[in-house]
Amino acid sequence: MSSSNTKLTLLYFPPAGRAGISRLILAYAGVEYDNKIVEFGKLAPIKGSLPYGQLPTLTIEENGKTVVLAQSLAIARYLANRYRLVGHTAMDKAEADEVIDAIGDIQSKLFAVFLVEDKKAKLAENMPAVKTGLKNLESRLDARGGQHLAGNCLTWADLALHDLLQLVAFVGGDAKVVLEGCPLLAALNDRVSALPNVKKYDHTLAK
Ligand SMILES: N[C@@H](CCC(=O)N[C@@H](CS)C(=O)NCC(=O)O)C(=O)O
Repeated sequence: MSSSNTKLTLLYFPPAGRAGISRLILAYAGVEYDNKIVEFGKLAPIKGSLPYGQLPTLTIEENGKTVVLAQSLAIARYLANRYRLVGHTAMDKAEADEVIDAIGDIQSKLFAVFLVEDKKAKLAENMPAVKTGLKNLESRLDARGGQHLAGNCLTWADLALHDLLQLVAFVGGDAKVVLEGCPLLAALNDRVSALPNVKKYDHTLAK
C-alpha cells in the first residue's frame, strides 16, 4: 500500500501501452495512485516539460520532495522494487530483467501494428516473431521450474507476460492462438489472471 505521505502520479495515454506494466504492478500491489491520462493529440502543450519529451512519467511526491521519473522500464522497475516484485537475490532480479527485455522485443513487434494503416497485414507479418519470442520464453520458464519466469516466485516478469498477452488482444490478435505450444506460459498467465487484484485491473481494461 502507498504510505499516507506518498503521492504517485502516472502520466500516460489512455491505452496500456508502455504504461501497462506499471499500472499492473500498482493494481497488483493495491496501491492508490493518480492515473493521469493525456488524450491522444494533446501531448504538445506538455512535451517540453517532460524529461525526454515522451510518456510515461511517474511523479513521486514523498517526504516533502517531488521526483519525476521517466522511461517506462525504469518506472516499472522502481515500482517492482518498491512493492517487492523482484524476487530475493541479485540473480532473481537479473532473471526478471532478462525476461522484461525479451518481452520488450516482442512488444515492439506489436507496437509496430499501431504505426501503420494496414494493421491486419502488419500483425500477420509480425506474428511469427511474436510466436518465436513466446516459444523462447516458454523454454526459459521450463528451465526455471515451470512456475515463474524469474526467481521461482511471483515477480514483475510474470505480470509483464500478462500485460503482453493483453497487448496481443488489444492489437487484434488472439492470446490463446499465440500461446499454442506454450502450455507453461498459458498456465502461468491463467494463475496471474486469477489473482484478485489482477482480475479487477483486467476489468478496468475491458471498459
Ligand atoms: N523509451 C521510452 C519511449 C517512450 C515513448 O516512445 N513514448 C511514446 C508513447 S508510447 C510517446 O510519448 N510518444 C509521443 C512523442 O514521442 O511525441 C520509454 O520506454 O518510456
